[in-house]
Amino acid sequence: MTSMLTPQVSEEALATALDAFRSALGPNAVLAGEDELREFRDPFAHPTWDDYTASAVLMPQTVEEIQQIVRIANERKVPLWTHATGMNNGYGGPAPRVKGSVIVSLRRMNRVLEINEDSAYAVVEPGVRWFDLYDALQAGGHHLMVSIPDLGWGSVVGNALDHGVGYTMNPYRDHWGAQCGLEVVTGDGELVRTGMGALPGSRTWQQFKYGFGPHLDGIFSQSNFGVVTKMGVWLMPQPEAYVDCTVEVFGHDDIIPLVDHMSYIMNTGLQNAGTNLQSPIRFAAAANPELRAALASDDAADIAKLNAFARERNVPFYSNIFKFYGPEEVVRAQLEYTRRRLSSIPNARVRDGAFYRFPITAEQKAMVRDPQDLGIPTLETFSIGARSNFGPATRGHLGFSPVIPMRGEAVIESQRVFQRVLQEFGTDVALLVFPQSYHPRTFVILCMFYVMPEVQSNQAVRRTFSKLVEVAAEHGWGEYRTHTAFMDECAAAYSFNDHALRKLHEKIKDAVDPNGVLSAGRYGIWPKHLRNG
Ligand code: EUG
Repeated sequence: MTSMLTPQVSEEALATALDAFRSALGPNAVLAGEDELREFRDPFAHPTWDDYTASAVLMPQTVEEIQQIVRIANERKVPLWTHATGMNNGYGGPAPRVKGSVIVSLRRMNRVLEINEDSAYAVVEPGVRWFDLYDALQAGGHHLMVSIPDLGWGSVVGNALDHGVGYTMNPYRDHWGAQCGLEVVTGDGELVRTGMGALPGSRTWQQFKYGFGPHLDGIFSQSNFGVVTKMGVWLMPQPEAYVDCTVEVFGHDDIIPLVDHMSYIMNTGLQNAGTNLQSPIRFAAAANPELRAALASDDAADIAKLNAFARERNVPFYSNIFKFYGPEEVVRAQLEYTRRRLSSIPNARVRDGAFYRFPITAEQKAMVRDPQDLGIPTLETFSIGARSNFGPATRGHLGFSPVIPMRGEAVIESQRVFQRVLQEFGTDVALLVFPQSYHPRTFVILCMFYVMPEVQSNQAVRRTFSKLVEVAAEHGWGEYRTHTAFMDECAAAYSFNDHALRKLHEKIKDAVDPNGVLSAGRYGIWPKHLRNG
């Protein structure tokens, strides 16, 4: 059997470290059997690949146990890789960047420590899933709503730290934006509280983000400087009502005024206007070889072809759902205003959508079309592949997610540019493309690649992915997060002034984790002993 270990650690050193971990945590908290390790692989990587495999998994339950793990790792120079629930499959799941790392799985640190109804926040440990926080809010009879992402089995803390996103109105749906106050064990084993949490007996740890002095919370997101053990999360007070409508436009260029209106409605605080933008015509056109080529073209005749296709089939070129949360008379007025505003786009169609009064009934809950809009966690995203018309049954998906300006022109340009790459690399790569405004002023273009079980197509997807990263950077677009296997390439694009930002990350890394034991390579940040050059 080939060794699973990184070159830095011998089998012997690992064995003695595991003994130390066993005596610190108890034998049930240390998994090292082949069967036990299988579920900690990247679920969509090919099963014959042994990159990104761990040599053991630790399952601590307390902050003190995490401090002991970090102390032992420092003494014995064992590489750790931390995950919260490790269930974000399209971005690599629980698997470590460095082969042979010991995973610190925080799944058993799953307590909801506080729910504060009056100030509308919760304090959670990193193993708390949306399912758990939702259940805790229901069980306590709280009138608070949590912003959930697509995968309800994910971690509230892990997702925020990865800059993950949800679907209700902002500030809540930008999950890092809704974070307030951290407790962290840094790489040198120190226990730190950020913001107001540094003030003993603080009354505003989860209410005031900035504390006093430099605002450091951000350095613990998308990084490897510490293990976050507690986080405050702002929750939306349950609104009286929810209403939405779908706006459909039929011309190729109608995305320009549509996005103008979306921006205005969002940035004036009128409401959430941005997380359901789709191009239904692209689904239809992508299935048709001739029109597929037109999607990559800026030729007027090709655009006219697409416009004719959209008109003939009565399929919208773009559609967006506008969602409103608040008192019934207010959301109805917002809806009416939106309808009037959108009527300036010729032939725009506005369809009435859902209406709910909170709390919703069990019967409504069972029937709801888009549970994420109401803060109900599910795993329904996994059925997108099954529902789509993109060919063969698929095994997994891989997320490519560049950030572009929130402008219709930018949507048109980016879709063309990415479509050209896809065409160049062959058509066995199916792709879903959604420009989503989880954040004000930008879209994240969510591209979900289907990853097939065959090695060849699996590798083809990965090659296409690398090319997309490169082409995106040439156009001034960078990724907002990425799969573990692509962190180096995505980070390398952020290269201003000879990679000055990466060098700053490295200076911080060396200061707070001098032995480089925590999550080497996460988001392209490497400890000194593993850096090239
Ligand atoms: C989704 C997918 C992502 C992401 C955020 C949300 C949801 C898809 C591909 O990555 O970053 C339905």
